[in-house]
Amino acid sequence: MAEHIDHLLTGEGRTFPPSEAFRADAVVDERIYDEARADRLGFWADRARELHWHRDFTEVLDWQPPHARWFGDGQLNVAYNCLDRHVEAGNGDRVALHWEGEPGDRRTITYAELTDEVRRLANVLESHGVGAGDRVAIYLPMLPEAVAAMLACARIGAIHSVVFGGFSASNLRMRIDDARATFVITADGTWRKGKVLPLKPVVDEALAADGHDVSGVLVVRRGENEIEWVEGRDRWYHEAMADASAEHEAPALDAEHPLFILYTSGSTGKPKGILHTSGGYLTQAAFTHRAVFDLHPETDVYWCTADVGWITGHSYVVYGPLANGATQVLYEGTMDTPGPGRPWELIERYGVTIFYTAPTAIRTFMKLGRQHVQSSDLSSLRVLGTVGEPINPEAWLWYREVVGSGIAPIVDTWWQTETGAMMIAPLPGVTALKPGSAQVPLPGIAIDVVDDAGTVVADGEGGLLVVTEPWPSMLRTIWGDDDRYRETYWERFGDRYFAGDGARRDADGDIWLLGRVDDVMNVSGHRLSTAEIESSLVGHESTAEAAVVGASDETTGQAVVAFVILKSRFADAQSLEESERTLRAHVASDIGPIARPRQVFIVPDLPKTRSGKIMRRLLRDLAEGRDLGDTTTLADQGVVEAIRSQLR
Ligand code: 6R9
Repeated sequence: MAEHIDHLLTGEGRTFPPSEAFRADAVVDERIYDEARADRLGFWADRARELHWHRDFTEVLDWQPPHARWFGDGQLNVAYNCLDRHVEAGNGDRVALHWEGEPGDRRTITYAELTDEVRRLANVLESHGVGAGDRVAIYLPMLPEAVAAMLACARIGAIHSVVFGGFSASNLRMRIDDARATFVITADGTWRKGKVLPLKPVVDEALAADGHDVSGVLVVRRGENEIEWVEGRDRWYHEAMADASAEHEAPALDAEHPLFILYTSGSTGKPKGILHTSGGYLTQAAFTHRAVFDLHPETDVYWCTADVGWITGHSYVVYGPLANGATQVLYEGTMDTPGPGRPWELIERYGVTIFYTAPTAIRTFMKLGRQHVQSSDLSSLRVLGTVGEPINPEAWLWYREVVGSGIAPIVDTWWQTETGAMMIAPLPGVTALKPGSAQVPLPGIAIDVVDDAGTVVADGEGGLLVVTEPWPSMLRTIWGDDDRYRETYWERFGDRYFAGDGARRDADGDIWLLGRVDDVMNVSGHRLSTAEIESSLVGHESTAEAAVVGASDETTGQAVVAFVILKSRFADAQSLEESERTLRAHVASDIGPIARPRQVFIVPDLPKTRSGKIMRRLLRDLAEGRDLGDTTTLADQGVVEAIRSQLR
């Protein structure tokens, strides 16, 4: 019994092979691994040719470490592949999006309708002087218009930079400036937790100070909240679209034409603009979406809960599913509005067969209780996926049992903004699943676990995850900072990509992800940088010094915990609670609510090594209430006691 529980908790020792029925109907079988192993580049070339190319390629990979070109002499149009192609194949009447707003309003949009919308929007953008290579910032919630905006950019070769709607004006401005965006697409507001969250005012605030290049702002009407209007700059989306022609021919663009920039947190304070290009990105997004979710586009209804502001929303709401002609659910609001049954009602209403979400959400559903899940009919579900952070085996087993009726396979998918698409994941018709492990590199992907010196470690030992061969959807550089690209990912292990994650392989060779090894936190599956939050805290007038750590949290995986030394005049004038409240709110408005610290501890001093480095491990131990272990490198042993007394 004890052994059984132990296995349940660690997930090791118990596997879930695919059922015979699932295997018989699966879109790929085990031969796909052999195919990729026999000829890796040929395998990817075949996947690429499942797309439509305006001009076929003759070159598969040109690898000049650390720069890769995939299908370099080919030409395609990403939006054509996601839209027109399906209409021309006779699938124009297939539903592309079952959209539902938070208040319960609904829209059904077919492939023909979405194609029409994107053609018009492409004309609108061009009429505003937006062309190939220009950068467009998209600050939109989960509306069909967000999908259309991304695809309209892709269609004309403009590079989109989607900024998550929860980010603050200063964060939006930083992204607009870094990319030198010339155009912004936003909405007046969006429904969130039963209220309208204004968005356009955030754009106005971001653009208030001069020094940017934005000449036009297109505004989708959604919240109907009151907004200000800048004549000559702002234009309503619906008005522009009513005047636009629905004729637009998708131009042939180079395979390496930039598709989008997406900012992500790194280990310094400044977010990195990850650049993805067209042909390789779409190839891997489409292939992995089809193979890992066992997608049957004629019959499946797919729902990925990620916001388009994150990479998961790019690859697995927009590009992968639409390239595959999938029918999907798009939902505007939060999962607990108006009540905790919302996601399950959506699954029942639309007959969702494939559901993709984050471990954090699963743990929240678990805490709310299975009764909310079981009051809806979820028998349509046949594949479940997770992404964003390691999933603990208890949550995995609950997900399968309660959501998946004890039969749906769960695919735990490891990948990053930088990898563009999934890299490690089981194939549901092939792999015997192991709760808690992402298990196997996908066909055509080469992964190792190495020690600090770059030597492959023995199975069972922890190490660092590296990708040993270039892959089609890999980032091409960091926008405007190729040196940082080299330093961050390639300096450490030569021409092997350093992912920043710890990992180990078990005795079967399955890969277990162990979390970040750098100063990046993972809160509810969102990447946050300790340095970025520290610099926000230090930017507040009351702060003298700040240190931030990610402390483990039952629901969100990690939580932001800050230790702050106040300037003495503030320390004397305010209560601790007041200071804590002010600083939490400051971070939320400076970066965005997702960065708001769970706790701010006002402390008299910070533990430092003799060389002056903040000992984060020690702060993490304190935040998690653990024994402190080795503190001998600490410069001042009294500091810890002083902090500890503050925590009580
Ligand atoms: C897609 C996405 C990437 C980081 C990554 C890792 C963590 C993502 C995971 C996982 C364990 C999984 N991560 N998927 N850890 N198991 N299945 O989340 O991209 O926001 O860039 O985050 O998330 O630490 O390095 P991104």
